[in-house]
Amino acid sequence: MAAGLETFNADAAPDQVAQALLEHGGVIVEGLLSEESLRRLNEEVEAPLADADPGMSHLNPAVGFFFGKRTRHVAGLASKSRTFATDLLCHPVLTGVCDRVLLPACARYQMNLGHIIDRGPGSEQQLIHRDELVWVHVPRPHPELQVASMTALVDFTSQNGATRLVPGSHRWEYDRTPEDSEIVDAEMAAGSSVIYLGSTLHAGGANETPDVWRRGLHLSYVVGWLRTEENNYLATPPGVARTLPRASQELIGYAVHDAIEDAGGYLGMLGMRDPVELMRDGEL
Ligand SMILES: O=C(O)CCC(=O)C(=O)O
Ligand SMILES: [Fe+2]
Repeated sequence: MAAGLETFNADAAPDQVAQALLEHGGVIVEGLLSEESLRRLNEEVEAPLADADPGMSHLNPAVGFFFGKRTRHVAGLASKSRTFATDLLCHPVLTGVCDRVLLPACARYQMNLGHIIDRGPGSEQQLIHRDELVWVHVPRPHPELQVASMTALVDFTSQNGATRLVPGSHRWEYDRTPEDSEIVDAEMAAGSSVIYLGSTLHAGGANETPDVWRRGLHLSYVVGWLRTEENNYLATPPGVARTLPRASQELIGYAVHDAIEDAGGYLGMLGMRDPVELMRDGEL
């Protein structure tokens, strides 16, 4: 499976997963979600997915072109699926990897985006890209800004559009284009995840099946001082965040980014206080 990408189990030591990720730019973790979590997550997103229109108009034609017209999107997942907001968002392998890859460049990392990308039959391969280019204004070279994951909510195959990765490309010159032989399909069973860096070239593959939707869940984390792709406070407002465990609240962005120890300052205060503490004290 997926020659070229090192594969781990969900009980692997985060140190080893992070080391392989930093070396190759991507890794697969098999069985990241337990069968029960996978079942619940799929059940919780069924209704929002049924409402999603693959022909939706996007913010801008370039984004529309990037996703095509055969993909159903459900974002703002932390308020739509409790299993997402707890079991996946706070998964020890994902946070263990972020501790090692993102924490060196921030005081705390946060969720960037939780987004189901359900690629329908006939979807074309996405443009090969680096996710970190959404933060194009950060001068390069820069530390790793983002850790991304794509969790298979159904089996991912080359035929149905498994995510395609270019191992090693996180260290390439920005203008180098991969040969076909340098691209690896992240074929994996439902419940497994491919984890990759914001600097790694990748793309959603073409879905050449007549009738299989490739239901994948993009979950990414970013250094806590950077603007997130989704406006997570609006996607998961206090009324919903209050019902979640503190670890989820912190990752959604309710905790201040406290860089005082590094001779920096606070980001994300509310009335000079830490929103996650206000929530704990029943004041938010
Ligand atoms: O759908 C996929 O497999 C990848 C999606 C992706 O890379 C993106 O939306 O940035
Ligand atoms: Fe991407």
